[in-house]
Amino acid sequence: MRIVNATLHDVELPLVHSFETSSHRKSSLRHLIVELTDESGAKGWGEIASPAGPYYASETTTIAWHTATEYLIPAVLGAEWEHPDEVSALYGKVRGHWFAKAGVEMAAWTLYAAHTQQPLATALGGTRSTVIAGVSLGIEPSIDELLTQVAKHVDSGYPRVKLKIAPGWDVEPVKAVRGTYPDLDVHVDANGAYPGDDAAFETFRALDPHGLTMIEQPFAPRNFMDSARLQAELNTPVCLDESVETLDDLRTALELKAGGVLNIKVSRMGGLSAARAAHDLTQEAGWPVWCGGMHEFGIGRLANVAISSLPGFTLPSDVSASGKYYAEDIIDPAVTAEGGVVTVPSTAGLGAQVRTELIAEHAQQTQTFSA
Ligand code: OSB
Ligand code: MG
Repeated sequence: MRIVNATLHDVELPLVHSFETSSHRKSSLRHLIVELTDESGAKGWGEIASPAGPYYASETTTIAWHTATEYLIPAVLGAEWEHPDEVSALYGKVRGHWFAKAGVEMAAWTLYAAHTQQPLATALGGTRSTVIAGVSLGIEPSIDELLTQVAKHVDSGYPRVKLKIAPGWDVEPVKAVRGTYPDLDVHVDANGAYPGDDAAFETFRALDPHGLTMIEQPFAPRNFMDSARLQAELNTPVCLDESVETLDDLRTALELKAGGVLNIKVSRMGGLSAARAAHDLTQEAGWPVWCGGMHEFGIGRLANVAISSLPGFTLPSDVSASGKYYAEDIIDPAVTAEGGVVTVPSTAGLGAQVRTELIAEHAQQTQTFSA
């Protein structure tokens, strides 16, 4: 296959409910949409879901624009390839920049799926026709407002709720949610906000008896040592997110027993091929996995749904309905989650129409390249 045209769209969409994590609060998101066209006219779509600021990872939207326009798109434009597993090698000399790489590679995967007339999930080796969605809830101004958010999502059928925590907002919100929902699948995500000190260990010991499904990324990215120390002490599984950007990071985590669960994010790992390889490695090691999200617009969301259809994704994924975040999504139909169940599209390619008029309406800048 040969990509003859590429367009990068910088798109900002308002959030229906502002979202706060341990680092900051946001009310709209800017993601970069990658559009690739091959010689036959088939199209592929990808999404660079990097946050605007360098808080989750060092990449920002502006940096991703630079990386994609200067390095990644020029590397894939005009190159010959047979399968999307080969695409990352085209820009193999570029270090890091996983979000930008993921968006370009995702577009190559959806192009390949469209060109070969198969659903993206099938092309990836997916085996499920539906995936279970969980929701991720941000830090709220009060416990009451958090309980309102939990009630809203539990009532609409989501079987799992993840709560963002940070020092000062941890044991109390967990106790409140657990008190109201004794049997709910609840987990917490610290986004690396705790130092590996005695006070943090004390906090996690206090969380341990509350039956959480996991404690996600308690310590800074790649603090595998404290994570392993914590996992050895707790009954609750430790889940890694920010710590695992590469398969080498994953091998280190598995070897050190720095957790027991992996959050696989297509964006954080640089694309679908790497995400699938991480799935295979964790399967061998016996760690369950789930697919994490970055508040994706519909394109990245459908890629998450597709990867979640692989057999090792046995825990609910962050693939909630488009409507949790966006009043209008850039795909048609938007992703829905009836009773927390998302149907894996069975049509060829991405699995939905891309609403190019909505992209154009919300685009801050657009750049086109030809081979
Ligand atoms: O740590 O999982 C995270 C969003 C932005 C940055 C980091 C994270 C998240 C989420 C989003 O939790 C979950 C979703 O997309 O539904
Ligand atoms: Mg996380």
